[in-house]
Amino acid sequence: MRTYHDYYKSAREIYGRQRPDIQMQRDVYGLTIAEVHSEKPNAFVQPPAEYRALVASLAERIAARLDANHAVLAEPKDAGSGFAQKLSAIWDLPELEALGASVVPQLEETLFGSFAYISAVHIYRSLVTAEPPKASWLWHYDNNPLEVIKFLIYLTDCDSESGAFEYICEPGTGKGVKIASSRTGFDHWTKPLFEGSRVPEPVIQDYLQQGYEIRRVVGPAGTGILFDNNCIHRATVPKWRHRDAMVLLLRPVDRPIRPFISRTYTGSWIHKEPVVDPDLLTPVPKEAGFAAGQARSAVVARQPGVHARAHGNE
Ligand SMILES: O=C(O)CCC(=O)C(=O)O
Ligand SMILES: [Fe+2]
Repeated sequence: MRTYHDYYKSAREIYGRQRPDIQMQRDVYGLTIAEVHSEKPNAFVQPPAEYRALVASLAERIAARLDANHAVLAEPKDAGSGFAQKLSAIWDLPELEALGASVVPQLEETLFGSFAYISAVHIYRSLVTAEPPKASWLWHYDNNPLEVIKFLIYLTDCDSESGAFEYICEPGTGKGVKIASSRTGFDHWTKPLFEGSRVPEPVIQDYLQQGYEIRRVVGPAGTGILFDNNCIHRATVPKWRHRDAMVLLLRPVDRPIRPFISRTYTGSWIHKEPVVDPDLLTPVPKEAGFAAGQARSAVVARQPGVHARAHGNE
């Protein structure tokens, strides 16, 4: 079995041979957090002309399902949490393929220097709730292999009181703060540095005292956050309006993966993330209870809501 690092090295060589036109200076290791705003150019993704329309259409389709509590994942283990509604099916959304087609080839060129694979898509609504924050609503990092990148896209307009993504950033540079991953491949796959890969409050306070800042990402639907998920981050609890969002989990791959989304190789909530073996391009169900057939199109009441836990922590 190969480590993620070795796998990536070889994936870059393969891509470099196929795309000699690209002078690839960058790699994923240099990325912390890049915000993607339509009005401001960034180094990685230029939203294409049809981007706004695609996001609007996708957002509408998803909102209709979430409003009706249709195809929302019920995770009985954690009934009682009112934090999020998770959409169970991500494979029947035509706009998702189009979005992948507009974003992934750009990231292959500008970030990975290799082909990239959307290994999972997570779609969810952060609900307005008075419950104390938990799971991804607490400071955490995802403890994923270093080559795993997330692209989060807001599907609803998001101001500072409606569930904005937050991260800790370095004064001056605005760079995110990475925590060392304990899962980088078969030879290094252990428990995280901090339990549950949650970052304890005293550690956050320490950063703030040193001059680090908390930054909230706000913007209209379509605003994106491209981030190394080992940077300290969290979702915030919406105070007055829910927030719908979609997260593409991306990693290097040694061949072009087209179409970008498929039932065969794109995972979602019910699948394990990450997997130890980078050569494995098949989603692995999280636990026996969620094996084939258990990805229900359950109709669950808003209260109790659905389970929410820090993504990628299990
Ligand atoms: O929903 C958010 O703003 C944060 C999500 C998150 O923690 C993640 O995708 O790793
Ligand atoms: Fe996270």
